[in-house]
Amino acid sequence: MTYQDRLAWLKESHEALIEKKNVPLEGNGVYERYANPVLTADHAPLEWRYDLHPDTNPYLMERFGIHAVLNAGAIKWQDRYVVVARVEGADRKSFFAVAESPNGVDHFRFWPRPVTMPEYGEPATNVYDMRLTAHEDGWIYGIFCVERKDPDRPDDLSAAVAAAGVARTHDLVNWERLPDIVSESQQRNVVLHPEFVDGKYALYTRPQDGFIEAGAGAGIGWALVDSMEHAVITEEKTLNRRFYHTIKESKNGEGPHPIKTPQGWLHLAHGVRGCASGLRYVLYLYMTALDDPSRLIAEPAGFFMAPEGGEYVGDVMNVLFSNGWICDPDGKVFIYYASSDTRLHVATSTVDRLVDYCLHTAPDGLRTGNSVIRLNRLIDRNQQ
Ligand code: BGC
Ligand code: BMA
Repeated sequence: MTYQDRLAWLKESHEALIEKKNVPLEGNGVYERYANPVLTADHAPLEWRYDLHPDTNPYLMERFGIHAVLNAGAIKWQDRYVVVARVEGADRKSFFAVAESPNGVDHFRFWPRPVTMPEYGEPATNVYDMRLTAHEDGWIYGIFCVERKDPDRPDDLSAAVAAAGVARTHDLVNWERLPDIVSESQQRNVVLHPEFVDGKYALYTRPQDGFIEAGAGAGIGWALVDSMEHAVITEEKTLNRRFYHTIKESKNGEGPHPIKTPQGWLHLAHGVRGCASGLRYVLYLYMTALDDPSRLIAEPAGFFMAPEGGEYVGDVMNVLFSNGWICDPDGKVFIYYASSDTRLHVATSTVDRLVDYCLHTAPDGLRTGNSVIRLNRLIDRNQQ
């Protein structure tokens, strides 16, 4: 192909991908998956990937490889469905980029430039998994993982330290970086609750012993801090525990901030277990009390969503991860989840259905015998 033919082909296929209509697929009644992912590496603008000058790029080759678009924070903003995605280059560095859609399920288009996130302290080696919170204080906060090489183990090239970075914005373009959250333990999945609690900012935390291992960290934690300008976690209470032989035996972490419903706060989280093929990441739901978001009131057994079909395959296999959802005023919920650290999908449901799922699915009995009792009860009922 000539340069001009190739350029025309690139533009046409890119536009066709973005314009492609998405359709829901009938499923288990709790949510609907969609036929196509909403964002992939191929959705990245051509201006990001190619030098579009024939004199300096006569073969019209990619000059900046984009490898994956995954784990996105999400927010309804000026009537548009907006995500702040983790975009990962071929060089394994990820950065944030905003994309928007008019309807939440297709036509997602990246804004012209990625987010330029100001540094705080030692410049980050990597940043990822932003949780967005439009807080009642008037700011939109982004809390994300900041990864740096572990200075105490210079000889171990994979030794890293994870901290929670904080930034705030009014327009998703200009970000004011605040100090990383101070905590005794390493923190990766920190999420800001949208409302003040006892006059303080409330954080969902995930204390962990090391960079990978949750270790003695019992699960998703809860901490109140006086200010986000200098957030210091002093006391953490465990809000959602991990248990032996469950989908969250090894690790768990809060997804996006919970949705407020008349029956309680509705939470989306990820659970991790180890198996012969490595770590398996699935999504689960739970609810906490309206008058105390740190008090668990319901948790259905097992996973809400796990990888299916092509979702299993990607950069890091067997992973579903979500750090963004949007709840419309009419109760429709758009769940943005990534599969295998490679692409972003949407699933839709409603607040009523998700609450019904939480309140009417039995909790984990933690033993096979209890699962059989529960199953027989359902069969008995269906035979009446
Ligand atoms: C990766 C993350 C991953 C973490 C723990 C990081 O280096 O970028 O995607 O969650 O390690 O495995
Ligand atoms: C991490 C997360 C995600 C990622 C997952 C699977 O712990 O923070 O970034 O999707 O592992 O690799």
